[in-house]
Amino acid sequence: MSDMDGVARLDRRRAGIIGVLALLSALATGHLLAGFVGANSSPMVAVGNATIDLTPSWLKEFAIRAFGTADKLVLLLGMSAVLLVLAVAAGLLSRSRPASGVALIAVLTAVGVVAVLGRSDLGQFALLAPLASGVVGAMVFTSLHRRALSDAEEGTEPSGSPRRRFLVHSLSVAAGAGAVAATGQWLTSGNPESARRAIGPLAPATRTPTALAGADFAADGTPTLITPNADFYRIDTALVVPEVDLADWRLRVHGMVERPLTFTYDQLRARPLVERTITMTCVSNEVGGPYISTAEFVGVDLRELLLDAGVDPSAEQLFSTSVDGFTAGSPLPVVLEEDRGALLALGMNGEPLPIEHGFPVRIVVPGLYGYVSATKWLTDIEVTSWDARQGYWIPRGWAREAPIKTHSRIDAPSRGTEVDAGRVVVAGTAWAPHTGIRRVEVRLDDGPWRRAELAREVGIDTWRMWRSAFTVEPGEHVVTCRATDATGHTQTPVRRPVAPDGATGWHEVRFTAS
Ligand SMILES: Nc1nc2c(c(=O)[nH]1)N[C@H]1C(S)=C(S)[C@@H](COP(=O)(O)O)O[C@H]1N2
Ligand SMILES: [Mo]
Repeated sequence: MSDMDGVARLDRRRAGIIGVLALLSALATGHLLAGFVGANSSPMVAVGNATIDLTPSWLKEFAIRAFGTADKLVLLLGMSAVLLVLAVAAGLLSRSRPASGVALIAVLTAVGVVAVLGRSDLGQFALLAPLASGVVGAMVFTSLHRRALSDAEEGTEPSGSPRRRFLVHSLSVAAGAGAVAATGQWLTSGNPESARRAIGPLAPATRTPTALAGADFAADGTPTLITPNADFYRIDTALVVPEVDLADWRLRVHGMVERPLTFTYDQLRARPLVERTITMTCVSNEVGGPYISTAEFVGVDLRELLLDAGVDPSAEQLFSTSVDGFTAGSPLPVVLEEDRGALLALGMNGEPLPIEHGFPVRIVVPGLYGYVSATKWLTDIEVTSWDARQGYWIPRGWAREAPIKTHSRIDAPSRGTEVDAGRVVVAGTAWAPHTGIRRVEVRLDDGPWRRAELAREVGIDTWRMWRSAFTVEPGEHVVTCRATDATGHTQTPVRRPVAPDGATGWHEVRFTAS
């Protein structure tokens, strides 16, 4: 096809398709290289992770609220849409000459390079992934462009129509990209799961078997006391779960200590293991929200390990770092409390830590929100001052110290459901980790507060289930609950948002009886 001044031009459709094929080839190449130099250097992953780190807190909160644990999928879909538009644009801008498209590829490559440079867990070799993406993207783009353009100039020719040739080319490039990407996927996944399975039982030396009988009212709609691993909430900044090679993994304990220590997995595992049932929750949990779970963790007593290292009495912060660069700072006096039970967890509910929950080792500190304590994929502990270091979320506007707030939640009836009028059991959970729940009260409509029946207390570090039966007339109703902890503090009705240190307010549920 030629325009009036005789310059050959591609038709729009082909130009767009060429842009998309170049994009697919580029991403596939980067993904393949990432199989050798680190999964997080794959262009989509690197840029996605950088986007997560740069996302303002309000937007991140919105994403967690709107999409829950699917927020990462939504991010990847959004990025794919943007890239697709850019790829088509690159094609359309280059209908006669490939230069503008190549320039756009160069810009995208630079974005990938910057994203990889920003990661602490990737070495310089990781730059190969975005660079190779860019080179292959540009090569595929120019070569498809040249062929399509010469077809367009020739018009018709004996050996098959140009349209057909373009189709065959496009399909083979797409198939090649698919194969390359699949190889990269195969290389980047799978190894830690087999290492994890080979670990065998992590048997605690001291075991206080948690008698679970009577500890929940699951039949009335409360959660079970122990959350199965598959249902345990998950919150982290990792687009791709870090896959730790046990043979290379080390835990360093250093900073303001007399004796810096380094542990291999086997050395850590050889220390006396303890088992503790602990409820964890996220500061981003809204009133009534789902980001709370409980597990039986097995691991090494963190206080004893720190005493072995000899902590400088003037130190203030336990600053922990994940293999993926995430950091958290916990108040050292809390971690060192004799009865706190801070743990380097190796196991969860009878198996080694699941990969999403921090394999091989994470921190768990009863009573502190996860972002200031519960570093997953742990590799470094630095004993330091508050001034020297700031955990990941602190410069993003969250509080430096964040004990878990006393809360309660109604699980049954669930919001908007219809129940039979008459006897209705309202049931839920309440928590004041490391303090304990003294009382839960429930109110139907504008009626008086009524004390709920509490399930058996397993320990002060776990949530407490409750229930209360009401006689309910047909119509619309609202139930409200509030908890009082062992210090005598009752939840405030004042509604405050999750930032900077956790939401407050009473949970209300509306339902209809008929
Ligand atoms: N490496 C790493 N550890 C992390 C996080 C993270 O983003 N990266 N998030 C923290 C937060 S905010 C919470 S609430 C808990 C959640 O732990 P879970 O996903 O096992 O429930 O992990 C903490 N540890
Ligand atoms: Mo969190």
